[in-house]
Amino acid sequence: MKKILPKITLSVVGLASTLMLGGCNLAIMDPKGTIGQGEKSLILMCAGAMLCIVIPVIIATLFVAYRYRKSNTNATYAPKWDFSTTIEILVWGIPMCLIAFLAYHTYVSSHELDPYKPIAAPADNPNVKPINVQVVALNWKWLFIYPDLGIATVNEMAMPINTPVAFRLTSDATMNSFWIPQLGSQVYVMAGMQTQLHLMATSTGTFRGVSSNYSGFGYSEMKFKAIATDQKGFDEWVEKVKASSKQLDSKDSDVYKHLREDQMEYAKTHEGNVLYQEPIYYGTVGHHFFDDIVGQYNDGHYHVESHGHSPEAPAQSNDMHSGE
Ligand SMILES: [Cu+2]
Repeated sequence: MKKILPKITLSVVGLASTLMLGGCNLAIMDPKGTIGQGEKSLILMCAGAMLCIVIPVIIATLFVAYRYRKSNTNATYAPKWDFSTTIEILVWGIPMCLIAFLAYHTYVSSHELDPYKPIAAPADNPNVKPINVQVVALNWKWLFIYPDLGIATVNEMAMPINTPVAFRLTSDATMNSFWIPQLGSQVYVMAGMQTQLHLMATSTGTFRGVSSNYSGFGYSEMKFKAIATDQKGFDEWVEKVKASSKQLDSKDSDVYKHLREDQMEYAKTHEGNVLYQEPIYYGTVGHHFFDDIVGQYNDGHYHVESHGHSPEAPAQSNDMHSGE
C-alpha cells in the first residue's frame, strides 16, 4: 500500500494537469457568447452534482475494502447480517434526489437554451435588431447569405457583438451539423429541411466554426471563421464583401453550380483530399436564394414545417414535408 500510494498520487496529478492544460483547447469551456455561457454553466453544474455521488462512492469502496480486509481482526464480523434501513435510504435516496435535481435543470435549460428561441436584445442596448443569416452546407464548405444586406460569403461570416443573430440553416449536399463551439449549440442541417439557431456573441474575436457531424471523407476540414466584432468593424466587413464583383444570382447560375460541384470534382480526382477553402465574397446575391435551395427538394415549396416553432405564416398550404 505504501508503495502504491505515491504512484496513484502521481497519476492523479498527471491526469489533472493534462485535463487542465488541455482546457486551453476546450472551446466550450471558454465561451464567448450568451448561449455558450449557459451551456458551460449547465455542464459544470451537472458534472459537479454527479461528482457529489461518485466521489463518496469511491471513498466508501476503498474504506470498506480496507476496513473489512481478511487480516483486520478488529472489524465487526457479522455473517448473519442482511439488511440496513440507513444504507437503503442512503443508496436509494441520494441518487433519487440527484436525478430529480438534474431532471429539473435539464428541463429548465432545454427551454432556456432552445436553439429555436429568439434571443432578447441585451439590456444595455434594447433597440438592437437581430441580424438574419442563412446558412447552406455545401460539399466541404459553408455558404452564408445575409438576405437583408444582399451579400453572401463562403467559409467566413461576421456578426456584431451584443446583437442577436438569427440563423436559418439548410444543406444542399449531405446531412451535416453547424457548430461555433465558443458561441454554443450545434444544429443539424439537411437537404430540403430548415433548422434554426439563435446565438449572440458577447466579446470580439475570430471563432472557429466546424462541421461537427461525421458526414464522410474530408468533413473534418469543413471549417469556417466566425468573426465577432463591434458595429463599426461589422459595417466595414459588409462594405468589404459588397465591394466584391462576384455575384450569386440564382441557384441555377453557373457560379453557384460551380461552387456546389467544384470540390466534388476535386474529391473525385484527389481521392477526397479536401483542403480548407479560402473565404469567397459575393457582392450581390439573388432574392430568395435560400428558399430556392430548400425548395428544389420540395417541389418548389420552401416553407418546411419547423417542428412547432413556425417563424412565419405558411407560404403554401400543400406542404410537401409531412412525413414526420
Ligand atoms: Cu422535419
